[in-house]
Parts: sequence; C-alpha cells; structure tokens
Amino acid sequence: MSASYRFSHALVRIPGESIAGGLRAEDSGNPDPERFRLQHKAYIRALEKAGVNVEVLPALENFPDSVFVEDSALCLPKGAVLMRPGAPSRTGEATLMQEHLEKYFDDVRTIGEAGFVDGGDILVSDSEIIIGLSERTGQPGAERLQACVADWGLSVRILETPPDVLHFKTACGLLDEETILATARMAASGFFDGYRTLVVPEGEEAAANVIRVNDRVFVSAGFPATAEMVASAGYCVVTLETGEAAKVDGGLSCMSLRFSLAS
Ligand code: CIR
Repeated sequence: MSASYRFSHALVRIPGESIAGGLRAEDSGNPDPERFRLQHKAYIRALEKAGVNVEVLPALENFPDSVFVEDSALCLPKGAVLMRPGAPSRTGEATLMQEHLEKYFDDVRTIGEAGFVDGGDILVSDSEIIIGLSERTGQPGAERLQACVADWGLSVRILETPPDVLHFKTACGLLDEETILATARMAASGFFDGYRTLVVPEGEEAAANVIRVNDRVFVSAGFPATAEMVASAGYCVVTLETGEAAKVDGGLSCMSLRFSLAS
C-alpha cells in the first residue's frame, strides 16, 4: 500500500471546553464541547477500525484550537517537522507537540522562527509535497519547510491556495497515489496536472477535506453526493459527523497527525 495513506499510528487531542471560542472566519454559533467530544470519539474509533494505533493527548484549554493537531506538524516516513502555525493564538501548539513526536521519530526538525506554516496547507502524495501559501502559511515558512525535507526524497511544490480558502486541504484531499478529490476551483487550477481528479459535486464543496486511511476514505457526513461519488469510484467510504469541527472551520484531516512506523 502506498506510503502516502498507509498509517500505523496517529496522534489526536481531545477538544477542550475552550473549543467554544475557537477561531472561525464566519460565525455560525459556537461548537458545543460535549458534542464535539462525541464526534471526536467516533473519529478515533474509525481510525482504530482502519487499523491505526491512536494516541489520545489531553485537552489544552489554553489553546482553543489545539484539537486540530494537523496544523502543528508534518509527519513523513523519514521523520517529522514541527510547524509554526500562523494564527497568533495557535503558534505555541507546535512546541507542545515536540515531546510526543520524539517518542515516535528519531529525526524531528522544525520551522522554528523562520516563518509560518500550518500543516493544513500541506498535501503529501507518494512523489511530492505540495505547500499552499495562505493567510497562515507564508513564503519564508514554506521555503524553510522545503529545506527541512530536502534530503527525505520528496520534491516540494509551493503554490497559492485560492483566496477565501483557509487551508490548501480545506479544498482537496488525497484518495490514492494518483487521485485527488478537489473542489471544481482547485481541480481547474492546474495544481493537480498529472493526477486524476474527482470533482466534489456543486454545493458540497465543504466535503473536499477527505482523508484516505489505509483501505478507507473518511468523508464528512451530510454530503451524500460526494460520498456516493467516492464510493462509486471504488473506495471504501466511512462517513463521520464533523458538524462541531465545521463551526470552527475544521474538518477530517485537521484532527489527526497520521504516520507509519513500518518501513
Ligand atoms: C483555525 O482557524 O486554525 C481552526 N479553527 C481550524 C483549523 C483547521 N485545520 C485544518 O484545516 N488543518
């Protein structure tokens, strides 16, 4: 199975009470922490059912958005890189992830103070790492990340995330080594030339943030046309409720750091 979606381990963090005050571009009401924790529990169970060993980290009340662990690091077969999240309230989350990553990885590198990168702006396939510049991820941070991974065998492409999209992966997700699910705008951008793209049906753009985990594809519940399309393309679809995360602009990829320790 391809290295870009074969995962033996994942780190997740329980959402705290403070998630009610999480960052969001538009207010559609605060997430309910209790309901979020139930949805998060189902997400953990789905990872486990997909064959992943999940380490569950405790809530960090001082960091309202810390449930979105993906933004704090990038995990690759040869090592991990600590990000530097671009939102001021989130910058400290990466440092707190360091000790956890060091349990699994001998080689942990860091963006340090060279710039800002959110993990949500990074899409990894078997052959390359795509970094989307965004409100959170700037050119100096992206270049620092490029330097950090230079000897790990994956090429790096730095692109512009379309405006009004929080993170690059808000609008796309890897389905397999040659296939990407993307919104129509991302699919038309030319970013994914050389890949096969499946386009998210109109009106379901928020469903683009899927994750491939071993033999399954996790799709947010409430997007039946997307789930049907992905299933019809031959993937084993698991639907998961992400309504509370969505109130603070989070989705499926954001809630775990996935990696494989098997070579
Ligand atoms: C934030 O604005 O940082 C959080 N409320 C949502 C982060 C979502 N993370 C992701 O897409 N990787």
